[in-house]
Amino acid sequence: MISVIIPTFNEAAVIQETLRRAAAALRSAGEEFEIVVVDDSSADGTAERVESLAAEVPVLVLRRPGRLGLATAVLDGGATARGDIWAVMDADLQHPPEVLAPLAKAMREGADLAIGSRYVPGGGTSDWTWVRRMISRTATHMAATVLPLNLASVGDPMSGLFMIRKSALENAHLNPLGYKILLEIIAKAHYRKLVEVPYVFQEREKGASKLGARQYLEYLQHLLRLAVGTGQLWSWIRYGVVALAGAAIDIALFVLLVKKAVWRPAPALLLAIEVALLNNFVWSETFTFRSTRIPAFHSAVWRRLARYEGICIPGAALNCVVTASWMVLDGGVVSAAAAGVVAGGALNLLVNIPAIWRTWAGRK
Ligand SMILES: Nc1nc2c(ncn2[C@@H]2O[C@H](COP(=O)(O)OP(=O)(O)O)[C@@H](O)[C@H]2O)c(=O)[nH]1
Ligand SMILES: [Mg+2]
Repeated sequence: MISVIIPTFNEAAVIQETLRRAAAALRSAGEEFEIVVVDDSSADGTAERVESLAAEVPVLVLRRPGRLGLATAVLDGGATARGDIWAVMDADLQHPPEVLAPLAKAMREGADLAIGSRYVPGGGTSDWTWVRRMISRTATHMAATVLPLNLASVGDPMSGLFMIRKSALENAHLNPLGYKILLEIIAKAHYRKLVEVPYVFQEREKGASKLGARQYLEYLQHLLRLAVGTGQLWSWIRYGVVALAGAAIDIALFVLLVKKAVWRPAPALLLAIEVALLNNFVWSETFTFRSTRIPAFHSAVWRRLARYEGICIPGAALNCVVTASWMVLDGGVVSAAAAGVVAGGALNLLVNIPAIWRTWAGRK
């Protein structure tokens, strides 16, 4: 049975339509289901509206005292739920309830975790302005940068619409903070098959968003807590140490070749960058990602190397441009090399981490 868990905080304007449409979607998909609304003492009568629909839809309300947060609402709802599958969705119709049907289908076809995804082909965000798109993408990328071992190959880890097999949550010790329960589940649950089902996130037509400054702050805290809790902080520290060593090698070799061996700067820089990349690659293979390598890559080292070098081309190119410009403008060989390394490193750090880590580590 599917237990649909819907957290609410002042959603009286929409909750009945949400419940009707969710029930209709699951009925026509032939699924057995119940709905658990977890209401945090809404002052607008949300809970009463839910209860007045109980004759029409199999639904019950769990009332919590005061606003205790979305993620914990899902866990409390789950503790009450009787189904072997939890479905989680928002009350405000931004998640079209009809998507429950394809999510349920994915679960029937063997998924342990099915995510309603805005960022796979067929998914989207309706009429968002580019600013909103940017904020959402940046938050998603940030999560994948902090937690690449879990999130680098998930399109929409920030989704609030998903289904998870309850058995996958045994011994997962979920301890979420704030809004993003799915981050916690992806990082900690024991699932084998993850499927993303595309959907288009709708505009909110009634009620108001409950997302505020506090929730953004909690998000950052939650990311850090997960980085520590999943041990990825240690991978990150190993990765950082290796990257710093590579940077030192790049600068030292370039300066040595130009000053002592009197090479021309262009070939000296290319060689220095390549040696640094090889250094980073070897340490990544033998040290940083030794225990996390995905089996598919085990056989062919040269494939990983080719992939890694390919991903590093933009950073290397930026390094070259900055080093060359600096030498023309300023003339200092050491400072030019350092500026190039910093620029290339910053590009990798801000944009490329999930792609680089995917060379060694996919989904757990
Ligand atoms: N129980 C509970 N539900 C919440 C809380 N905060 C938000 N919600 C619900 O979580 C869902 C998503 O919230 P919403 O404000 O639409 O977030 P947004 O879509 O990111 O703007 C809605 O159904 C809200 O009513 C909370 O603290 N407790
Ligand atoms: Mg919403």
